[in-house]
Amino acid sequence: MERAARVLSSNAVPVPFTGELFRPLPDSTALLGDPEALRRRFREHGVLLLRGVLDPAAVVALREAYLSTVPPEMLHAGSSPAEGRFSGKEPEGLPGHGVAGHPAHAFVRSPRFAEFVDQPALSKLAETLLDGPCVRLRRSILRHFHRGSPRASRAHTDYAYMDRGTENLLTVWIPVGDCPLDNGPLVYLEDSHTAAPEQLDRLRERLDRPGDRRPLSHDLEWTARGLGRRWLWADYRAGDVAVHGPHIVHASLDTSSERMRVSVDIRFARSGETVDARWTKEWAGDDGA
Ligand SMILES: O=C(O)CCC(=O)C(=O)O
Repeated sequence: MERAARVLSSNAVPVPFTGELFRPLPDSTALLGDPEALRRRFREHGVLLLRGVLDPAAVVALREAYLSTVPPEMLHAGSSPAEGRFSGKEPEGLPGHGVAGHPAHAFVRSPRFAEFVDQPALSKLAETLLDGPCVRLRRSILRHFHRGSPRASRAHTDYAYMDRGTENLLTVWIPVGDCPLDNGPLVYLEDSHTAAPEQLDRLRERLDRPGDRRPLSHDLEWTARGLGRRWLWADYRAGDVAVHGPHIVHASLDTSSERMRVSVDIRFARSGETVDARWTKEWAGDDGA
């Protein structure tokens, strides 16, 4: 008897975890010692999975530091902030994620966060991939999803959100703690950085935010079939990063596990290039950028 495929979801829309729709994101860690080969892979694939780039203990310490600032009733009884299991309770009166008054708003403005995002391992990686001196854009985002979260990140390209400046930039996506499939990791649509704008535009026919021209679709099966490409997935571990260019389509899966999903995304641009001004100040959940 055939076994039914596992079904994942994004934005509460089911997406079967089949070989037709998903394939593993290639691991590029072995190329870290060969900058030319790493740059070539980045150009060709538009995304790199790099394992163990950061100290796992430092990543878990950041998770602990952030989750120690959220209302304690969000944590399951007996769960430590580092573990970060969700209790199922949404604290009453908490401002929206990242809005002033929400712990993530204060956290991204703290010296603790600055120390993490400014660690040399990250700027060195950006300088290797962009092949020269780089600046970190100040708008670095801390995301926090749990299995009660009403939405995940819709399919989009970063450039749709930062198209008033250079394209000579990259994003480092950092899961803050292990992030296996049921924790809601980022997934990338293979080779979608080469898709024509008209092909991407057609995906917007199925979008739950019709007034917003930046996202592509909230439906990952529709997106994969529309472009005839598969979603690249990975079971991320603390210390791993994914680096992506501004034109690859990506999205996140829903968090179905008890552990909350915390991540940070950081952007770097080549020094001296014009950067979209919306990305030059600290992130806030309601900054509209
Ligand atoms: O973490 C997420 O769900 C979204 C992150 C993202 O889109 C990015 O890093 O560009």
